[in-house]
Amino acid sequence: MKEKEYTFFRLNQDSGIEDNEKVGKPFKIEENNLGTAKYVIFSDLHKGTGRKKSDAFLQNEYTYCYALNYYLEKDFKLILAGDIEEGWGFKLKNVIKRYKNTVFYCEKKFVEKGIQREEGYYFRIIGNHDKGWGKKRVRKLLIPALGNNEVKIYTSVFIGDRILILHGHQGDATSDKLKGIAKNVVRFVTQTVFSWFGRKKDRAATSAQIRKKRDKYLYEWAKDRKLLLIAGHTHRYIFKSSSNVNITKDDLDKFEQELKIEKEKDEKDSIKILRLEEYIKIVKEDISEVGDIPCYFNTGAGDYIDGITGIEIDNGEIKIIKWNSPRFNYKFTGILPDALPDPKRIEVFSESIDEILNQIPTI
Ligand SMILES: [Mn+2]
Repeated sequence: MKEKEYTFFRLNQDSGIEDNEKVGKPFKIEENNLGTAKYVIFSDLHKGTGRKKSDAFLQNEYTYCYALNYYLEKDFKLILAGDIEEGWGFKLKNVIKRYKNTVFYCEKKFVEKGIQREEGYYFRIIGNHDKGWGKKRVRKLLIPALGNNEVKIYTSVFIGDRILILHGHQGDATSDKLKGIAKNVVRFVTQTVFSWFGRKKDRAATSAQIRKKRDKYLYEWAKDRKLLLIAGHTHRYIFKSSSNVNITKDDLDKFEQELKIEKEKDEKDSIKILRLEEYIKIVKEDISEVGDIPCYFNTGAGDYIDGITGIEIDNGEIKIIKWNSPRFNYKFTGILPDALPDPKRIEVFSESIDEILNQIPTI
């Protein structure tokens, strides 16, 4: 089977179209009113064991806890869309041990709120790096860390009929099939080699080519299925099937216009031309116009050096948000210090979900 077909097959499996006992099940949240619903979706936190050089999440620990408290207070439901723990690099047992009193303590509050309100406030979706969360380990490690409350891991989560959330590794050649031996190699490399040379990165996160291919497949599948799809895995946020990393397409048009004008001048500024050309090239590589239909969104990641990105569904709007981590030296003591600078929440993009859904054809 070719990669694209295999990706579609795996996406169908994990969203429940094709039956597969082994990979678990999707979950559907009955959501009757998107106009008042509140969800926050994070993915790719890659929590490690707290070593500065090999744990890519560590510098965002405080920011993540701060954000979780913000969302809990504002009555958001939390959806964790895969690669939440870095299970290839570390033993899940040790990740839990390191973050039990901080991150898991904050996540636990969503589980407890769900029990109180008798509706789900905490949803977990499997990724490739936290695939180790089989039923046994969930029971032995995750459930105790979340206050001994029942927690399930899903292959995907539907919000109503038209919004689907999954991790996005489905069908990715190496990420989706990594077996025992390869996992041990990754673990060795993460804990030794990367501790010497710096942090490791996900394959899908480092190669622009793989990232673009993944984005394209996920987009095409969502379009086929007539869904609004929210995924993670590629570590770069996408809004309405396009990624404008730092500047918008309008900005890019402006630069291209400027370049054109400069080139037509009698006395050309050759340095300016070179700079503009170089700048446009870099920006273009980073801008990914995946397609015309606004059916594909990506959360980004939680292991950036300066913060975390995610997606909010809030009172009829869908938003890309970034939580900027303040710079400080945070040394683990087991409890969160209360006198730290506040992380900042920035709205990168925001638009009406109804308007977006109207642009996704249903026939
Ligand atoms: Mn992944």
